[in-house]
Amino acid sequence: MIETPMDTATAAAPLPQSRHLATAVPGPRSLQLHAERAEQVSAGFGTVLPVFVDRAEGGILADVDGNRFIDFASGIAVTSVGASNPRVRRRVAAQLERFTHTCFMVTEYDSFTQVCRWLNRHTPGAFDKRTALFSTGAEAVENAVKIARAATGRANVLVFDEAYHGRSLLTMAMTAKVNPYRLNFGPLPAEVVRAASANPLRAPGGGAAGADPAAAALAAVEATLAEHGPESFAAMVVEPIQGEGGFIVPAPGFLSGLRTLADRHGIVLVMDEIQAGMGRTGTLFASEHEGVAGDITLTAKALAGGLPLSAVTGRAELMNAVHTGGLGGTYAGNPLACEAALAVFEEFEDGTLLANARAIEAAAREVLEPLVEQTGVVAQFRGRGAMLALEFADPETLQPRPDLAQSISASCHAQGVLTLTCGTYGNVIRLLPPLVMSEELLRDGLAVLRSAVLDAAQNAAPSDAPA
Ligand code: PLZ
Repeated sequence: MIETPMDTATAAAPLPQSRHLATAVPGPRSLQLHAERAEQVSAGFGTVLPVFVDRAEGGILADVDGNRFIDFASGIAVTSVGASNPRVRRRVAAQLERFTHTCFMVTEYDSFTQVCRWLNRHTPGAFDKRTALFSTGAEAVENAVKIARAATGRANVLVFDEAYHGRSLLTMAMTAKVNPYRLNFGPLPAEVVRAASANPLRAPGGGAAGADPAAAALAAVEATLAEHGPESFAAMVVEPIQGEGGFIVPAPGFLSGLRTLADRHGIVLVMDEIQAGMGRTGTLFASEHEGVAGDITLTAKALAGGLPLSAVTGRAELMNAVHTGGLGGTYAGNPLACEAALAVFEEFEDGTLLANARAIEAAAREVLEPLVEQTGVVAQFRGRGAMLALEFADPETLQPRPDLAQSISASCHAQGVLTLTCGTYGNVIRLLPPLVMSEELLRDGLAVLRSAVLDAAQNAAPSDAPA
């Protein structure tokens, strides 16, 4: 009998949920595949850890050399329900049997509507909403700007220091960090204006005890709006917790202050929940922690358990201000991705995953927060739920230590723990475990990270710091 892919998928034994090193990292097979890749793939793509994945499940990535890594990345906050979640697989497999694609602009299918219905109901804001589906996060951001422009008749877009919104031409301009995202790729649109953000550690007014970084940043935002004329702004786009910029939780009061400014000046507030949303922080949406609702909320990444899907959800009057035919895309709201999203929504129904996110925070805080006092190289442990980070810097001068973030991350990789870095200075190690990771696996990974930090701190005289 010829084995169909379905048969192999269902017959596969569960992947053991434990860390295991069969070879050095990367192993010989990965090294060989990586060499072949270099002959075929554009050099424009970087790689965090050059191992080739064979299977992934729960909290584990298994590579082609038989190594099993604890997954503290979730494919950058995507596989929150696990990389081969049974509900996602069942729904997608059933859809695969029916049809793969029609293009929603040509003929319709109901799963698209059902995904929109769930988002309209569950995104923050008690107002009548509509949703538009796309494929990538950058597309969602771009379409939010198009919608805000159509609704307001204005052009400018306000974004913030340390923001990340994507790699397409407009969203690259909205992203703060030049290298690697914007370098050599200009010119950039002049309608993107950047304002101060409220980084509790580093913004003006931050760090020092008793200062109010939210008030300082909001005053700077008002000055920026005044400079350009507040009536020139269609939208302000903000991440409720900044992701690529360093897992920065804005100082309390900053998001609600932006809400007030947006209302005062008739500017559409766009909440970019692409990385922080869909349960990652212990609530369905990160903006809920501050009790602030955007006029438009953006989701992607964890929305569809690994299939490409993104969404723009917002006030009905904004979403319907666009002329018919003005929004779309060949793959927008692909039926396989919509079924995957419906499976993800089912996974969130009983509240277990949100509770898991909060339990992940509690365990990580217990293991990692003492490092701030103990080591003298960790300036801050921060984040919410399962979106957590350590910033490496001199606690007094805040001189960033990207060298430590890199070497500690490399040590974790060599020991079978996949960590990612981020931050404007590249000096932050971030944790994004799948919300289904067992406590045992989580604690094993945290212990590896903790001892790597302690080792690095012992060997790191402050004089090693880059001048
Ligand atoms: N908005 C807040 O975090 C994507 C980028 C990885 P796309 N973040 C991961 C990389 O280096 O390309 C992101 C985000 C926020 C928008 C995006 C863009 O989402 O699906 O990558 O387009």
